[in-house]
Order: sequence, then C-alpha cells, then structure tokens
Amino acid sequence: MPKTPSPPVRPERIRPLNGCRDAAPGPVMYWMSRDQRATDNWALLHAQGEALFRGVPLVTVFCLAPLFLGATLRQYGFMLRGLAETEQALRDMAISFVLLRGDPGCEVPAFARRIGAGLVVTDFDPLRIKTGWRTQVAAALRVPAVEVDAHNIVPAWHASPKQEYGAYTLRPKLRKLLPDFLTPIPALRRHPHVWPHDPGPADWVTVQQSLRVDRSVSEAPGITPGPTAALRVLRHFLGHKLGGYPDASRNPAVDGLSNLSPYLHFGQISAQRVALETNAAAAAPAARAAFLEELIVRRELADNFCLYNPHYDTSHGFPAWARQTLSDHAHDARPYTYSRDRLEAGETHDDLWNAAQQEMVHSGKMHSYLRMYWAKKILEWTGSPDEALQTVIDMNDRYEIDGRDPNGYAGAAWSVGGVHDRAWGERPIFGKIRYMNYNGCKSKFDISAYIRRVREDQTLTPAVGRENRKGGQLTPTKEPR
Ligand code: FAD
Ligand code: FO1
Repeated sequence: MPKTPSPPVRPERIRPLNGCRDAAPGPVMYWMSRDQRATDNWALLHAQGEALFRGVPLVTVFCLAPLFLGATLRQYGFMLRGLAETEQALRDMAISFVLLRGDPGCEVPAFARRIGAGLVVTDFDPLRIKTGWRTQVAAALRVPAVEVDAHNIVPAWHASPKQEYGAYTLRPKLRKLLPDFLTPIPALRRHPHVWPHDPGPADWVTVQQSLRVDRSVSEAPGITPGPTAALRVLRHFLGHKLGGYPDASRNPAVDGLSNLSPYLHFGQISAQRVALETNAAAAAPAARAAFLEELIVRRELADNFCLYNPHYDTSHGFPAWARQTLSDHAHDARPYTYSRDRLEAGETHDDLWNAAQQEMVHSGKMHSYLRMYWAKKILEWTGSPDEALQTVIDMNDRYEIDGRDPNGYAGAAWSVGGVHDRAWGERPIFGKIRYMNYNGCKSKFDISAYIRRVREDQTLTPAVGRENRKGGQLTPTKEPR
C-alpha cells in the first residue's frame, strides 16, 4: 500500500473548508457537484489519493437539488444523463456512487456522518449558491473538509487574489502559471478498498420522472449528453473545425464553434483535457491560440469575476464608469421597447434577433457572436439596464443548456454593463457601453444564411417534448413558472 498519497494534486489547487485538521478514520467521501466526470477530475484524484494513503474506501455522492436557479427539464435532463454515465464509470473502478436528493447543505453532512466519513472533498464553484452549500456543509462536519478547483486549469484563487479588470490583466498571470498547471492528468486507479454498504446503481429513469422540475422547456434536440459524447465532440472539433478558428467561429451562418460549453458547464469534460488535446492537434498556431484564448483566458476570467465580485449578477457588479454612463442615459427615449413575452416569443422588428432567440429556445445553444448582439439589443429595447440584465440572465438560464454558469453572468455583465470592457464613444441609451447593431452584423456575416440555418435546424431536429409552433415561429410553451 502506498505510504504517500498517489499522484499528488498540487497543493495550490486545494483549500480547506473548515478548521478540522485531525485525520479521522472512515471512508473518504467525494461530494461531486460542478465536475461531474470520473476522468481528468482533480477533486476525485485528490479524494482517491487520500483514500489510498489511509487504506479506506472512496465514496462519491451527488446531491440532486430541486429547482436549481430556475433550471428546467432541458438542463436537468442533460445533467442526469451525464451523471448516469459517470456513475457507471466510477463503479467500473470500484468506487461507490450514491445519489442524494434535497438541500445539499443538509443532506451532504448528514450522509457523511451516517457513513462515518473521515474526510470530505468537494469541487470548486464560485457561484453564491454553491459557496453557501459548501459553507453549510463544512460547518456541520466534525471531520476535515476541503475544496479542489477541478474546473480551472490554473486554480482561480491562485491565478489572482482579486477581481481582474479584463482579459488583458489576467492573461499574463495565466501565461506565467500555465507551464506548472497545464500538465498531463493522472489516470484514476481501480480502488482496492470496496465500500461494503454500497446501495447499488441509482434508478435514473425514476429519478428523472419523479423530479420536481419546470418541464415547460423541453430537452434540447441534436446534442448527446455525457462524457463520452463530450470527447467525441472535442475530437470532431479538433479534427475538422479548429483550423477555421477564429474566423469561422465568428460567423453564425456556419457551424464553426466547438459546441463544448454544455459539457464544460456540467463538468462532463475537463477544460484541461480540451487544452492538452488542442495543443497536440495539427492546426495553425493562430487558430490554436485563438481557441485557447477563449477556453482558458475568457473562461477563467469569468470564474475570477464570480469569485471576487459578490454582485456578479446585478448592476452593482458593473464598473463605476459603466454605472455612471448608464445612469446618465437612463431617461433617453427608447424607440423600441418590448415586453418579456414579446422578447421570449422572438417577436420583435429585428429578424436577426428573432432568429437568435429561436435558436436558443429550440436548440438550447445560441451562437457566441449573437449572444453579444442579443443581449445588447435587450439593453436597447427594455426600460432600464437593471431590467435588461435580469431579462438576459433569466432567458439565458431558462433556455441555454450551458446557463447558470460564471461564463453567463460575465457575458451578461460584459454586454449590458461593460464588465471586462472599456468605455466607447457615447451614444443614446448605451452611453459609453460598447454598441452593436444590425449593419455591423451584416458587414461580418450573411444574416439571411444564418436565419435560414436556424429555420432548417428547427425542422431537421424537431424539438423533444412540447413546443407551440405558430406559422413557423417557435413560441415557448406558456406554463405557470
Ligand atoms: P467556443 O467558441 O467553441 O469556445 C470554447 C469554450 O471557451 C466555451 O465552451 C467556453 O467555455 C469558453 N468561452 C468561449 N467564449 C467565451 C466567453 N465569451 N466567455 C467565457 N468563456 C468563453 N457561456 C456559457 O458557458 N454559459 C452561458 O450561459 C453563457 N452565456 C452568455 C451570455 C452572453 C450574453 C454572452 C455574451 C456570452 C455567454 N457565454 C456563455 C459565453 C460564450 O458565448 C459561450 O461560452 C460560447 O458561446 C459557448 O459555445 P462553444 O463552447 O461552442 O464556444
Ligand atoms: N449542482 C449540484 O450539485 N446539484 C444539482 O442538483 C445541480 C443541478 C443543476 C441544474 C442545472 C444546472 O445548470 C446546474 C446544476 N448544478 C447542480 C450545478 C452545476 O453542476 C454547476 O456547478 C454550476 O451550475 C456551474 O457553476
């Protein structure tokens, strides 16, 4: 039996969650939450290293929380299908998996006590709700509890001790640290100590059927959930699309994106794995650098924003210059204003915006370029920046599979409130917030080709479940929310 922990997880990746330091007997428990995968998972690798060192079983738990930030069947369905695959992958390595249900702040410590866990490991997530869960769990435990950043290549708290102004200030810090952290990831080992109380596999069909969830947004067609599909999507991107980056990725009329965000959001694939395989892929250096800029700098900048700015989802989180300029223009005339219902139904005067809305409602993933345009138009067409921000976040999190993510809160704050951006030439309503308009899009890509693509996609991949169609216009089913 190894006398030292197995492949060490760098200490910078681990943070204590409570003051308990004495090693206690009993199994090691990994409370999986953000990083829902068996491979390339630093939190799981740390938990296994500790369990091997102690000569005890390793038990993974996932606590299924109801109504997570307004998530609908679209997101829970994607997540549960991925979790079922991950459970099997863990069982194949003689690692137990237990599905808990309810409020993690209560259920997780109760379960840890019930099994006499000697150590609790969990993964890192900067969202307020998750920090609340971890604080509650750690306070209720009488054994050591730690969090491991298994999501970022450079642990968020190690990359920077404060909120960064933008990509330009975080990038050099990441560049300096990447050689230490963008390293090969050890494989999970078959665990030699079996937990004798394993309850057996979860009944995922019953779990999904009995889930108390908003079922008015159907599961997204055309995307297969789970770690196996995630790797397939990655390798297809690297083999067929990376070369076209970034030009093709900025053209919504073509399929030029990696389409990895739903998998990254649910932790069904590791960003570090994506970066390692991108570095090994044959592609022009400029294409590779452009993709890694998004995958590493932009994504880890979003975690930095949510980690250090407690107001990441309100206008209080905007920089002072942005709050000032938006307030100076708060009473500007709004030539167009639309209610939430009209926006949600994609019924505005702007056919490009309507198509982007329909793409999101139908497919669960709006093209990156249009997410910026889409959000900025909502700033232009609603009564105030606060209403705009709330509308962007609500619709983004209701329909995007990758919603409820630091990337989304940072993306919304960038579009509406100039976070991670600079001041631009002053204009009505926007003030000095960066402006985007229809003609700007027209000069960058073929709008009618994009609109056609969205329409074709809707016929090619009929939505799963209920959606009303009105003369080719997709309107989300209206059910009590
Ligand atoms: P690719 O271009 O292939 O990028 C690969 C990965 O790089 C992405 O999966 C993502 O992890 C990262 N990335 C790319 N662009 C960004 C960015 N601008 N900011 C942070 N990371 C980025 N992303 C989400 O994951 N969830 C959201 O809810 C979300 N909402 C957004 C809302 C608005 C208003 C805006 C402007 C952006 C939002 N984004 C969100 C960021 C970005 O649009 C998506 O990450 C991207 O469209 C995902 O598609 P992809 O993986 O095919 O992109
Ligand atoms: N994390 C959990 O630990 N338990 C859940 O039940 C859960 C549900 C959920 C639903 C939709 C969604 O988008 C995310 C969800 N998450 C859940 C969190 C997710 O794993 C990510 O940690 C964060 O959303 C991203 O930071």
